[in-house]
Amino acid sequence: MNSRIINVAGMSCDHCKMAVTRAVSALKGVGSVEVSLADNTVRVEFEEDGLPLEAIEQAIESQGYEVVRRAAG
Ligand SMILES: [Cu+2]
Repeated sequence: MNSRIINVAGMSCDHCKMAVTRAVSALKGVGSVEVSLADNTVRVEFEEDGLPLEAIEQAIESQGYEVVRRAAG
């Protein structure tokens, strides 16, 4: 399992938390999804080769939230 922490803007309540969790969990290859409203992050565990990160980001954005992409380094 690979694990990633994604920064997401716009999540404010338990409804947001549930919507994101449900959308990402529905993706094939995803193990666990953990939303932190305090940190504005979504921690996702997924099969290393099974799923591109973009698919996870798209699932979050499809729920109306913004993935905050930061330049590496
Ligand atoms: Cu909400």
